[in-house]
Amino acid sequence: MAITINARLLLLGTTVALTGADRLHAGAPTLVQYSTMQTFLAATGPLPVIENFETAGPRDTLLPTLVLPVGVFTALDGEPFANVYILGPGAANFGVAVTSSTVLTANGNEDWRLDFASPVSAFGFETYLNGSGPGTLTVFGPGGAVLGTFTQSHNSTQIGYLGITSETAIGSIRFTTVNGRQINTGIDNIRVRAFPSPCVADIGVQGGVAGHDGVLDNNDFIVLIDYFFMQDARADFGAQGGAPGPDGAFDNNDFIVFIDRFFGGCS
Ligand SMILES: [Ca+2]
Ligand SMILES: [Ca+2]
Ligand SMILES: [Ca+2]
Repeated sequence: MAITINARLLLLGTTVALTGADRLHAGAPTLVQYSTMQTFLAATGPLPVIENFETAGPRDTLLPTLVLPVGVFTALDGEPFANVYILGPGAANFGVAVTSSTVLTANGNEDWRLDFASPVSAFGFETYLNGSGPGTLTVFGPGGAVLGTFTQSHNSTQIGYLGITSETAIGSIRFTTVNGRQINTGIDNIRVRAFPSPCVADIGVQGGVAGHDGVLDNNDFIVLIDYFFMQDARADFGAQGGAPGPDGAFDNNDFIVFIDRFFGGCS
């Protein structure tokens, strides 16, 4: 297992923060943490943002729970009662100078659980910290067993990234930050990959329509080409030099990486 983790570190330039228990037990679920969106998406393949909070609601309201397509947020801390809070851009009470997007935060300390609407094999989101200490992420299986605990730490004057991939199903997560009652912390732009994870190149079904059908054939290429000419982020498979991961450019690198994935098959 150590060799696998080291190989991933070298290949992807990512950080791993498995708990001691995960390292000790052979066959324990392998979770990998990514600290940039680029490295996360290089591992997962393209994933759209499924929650950016821009149209989520009710806004500017103390919410004990928040039901969204991604799942249900349950608040575990806050003032005067446990809450989450959808806050629009222009806020100056975060580690960043001023927010430029609607984010999820809380009045009082931020601490919440997200029960995913259906099990996921990967998730990622942007994080806002405040310099008071790291965030703590706990990842649970669908039955509630702890799969791993991770630390999120970055320059609080900048937006960070927290991505996790898992070989086993993830049912929920808890994210707890420090002293958010003084300076807010928050998250934004959630991406998830379903469990079981669909084959990365399996993006098309019969008739050249977007979807997963467990078969790799010309329908997947048709959908790739559609996405490519629409400049849809779901075609942004590759970056400079044919490296996996998005770069915002739509060019031959996307085809190189897609073809690699396609002929790599669905193992
Ligand atoms: Ca947003
Ligand atoms: Ca707060
Ligand atoms: Ca690209």
